[in-house]
Amino acid sequence: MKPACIFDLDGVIVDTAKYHYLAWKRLANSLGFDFTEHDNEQLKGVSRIESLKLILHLGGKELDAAEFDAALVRKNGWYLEYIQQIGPEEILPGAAEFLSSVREQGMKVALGSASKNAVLILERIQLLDQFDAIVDGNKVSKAKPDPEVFLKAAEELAVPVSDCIVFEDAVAGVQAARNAGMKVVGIGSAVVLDQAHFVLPNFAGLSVA
Ligand code: B16
Ligand code: MG
Repeated sequence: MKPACIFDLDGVIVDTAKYHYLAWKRLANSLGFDFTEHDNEQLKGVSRIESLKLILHLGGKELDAAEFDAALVRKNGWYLEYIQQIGPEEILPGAAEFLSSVREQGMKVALGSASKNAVLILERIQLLDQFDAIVDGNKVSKAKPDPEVFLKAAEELAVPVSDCIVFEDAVAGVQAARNAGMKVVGIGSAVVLDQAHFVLPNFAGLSVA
């Protein structure tokens, strides 16, 4: 069987991390503390709920259950506002070309993302039709580094776990792929993603071979 490719979304296919950052910063500021780009590194690949828990911990702030849920809604509202205008120009270098070369080789393709906004984003960047299966934050109950998202993607593709290659930009995502028993290509810094089998700065010039 040909290997299948499972792609993370934010930070691998599209540059939405900066919009997540702006929305979290706005929320932190509204709660009376600051949130830096450095802090934001820890949130990559982390689910919305876990991200808020981490931010509140960083800011030394506690919210009751109702305030916590309201904060999640506020943050997502701002994030949706920021991504209102995104289009194919926000696709990361070489990602669209690599996706189509994978499909041309007859390999199956899935999305494995923590984001509940994944389908909306794929529509906006016009890549929704490039995926045989989409597993996003609406379909999983356990956040990366739990392997659930990637195991579900393999199941939906009907491809054995040992034949799946994951592309990830986040430490938690690389760990999730390894926990699933898959091969993982890190997209980003080799120092940060040192648990990946292989690391590339981006997809520019990459071929299936
Ligand atoms: P949402 P990925 C992740 O997407 C992002 O990296 C992370 O920053 C975000 O908090 C998470 O999705 C949830 O996103 O608030 O849109 O549901 O990298 O797994 O594609
Ligand atoms: Mg990511």
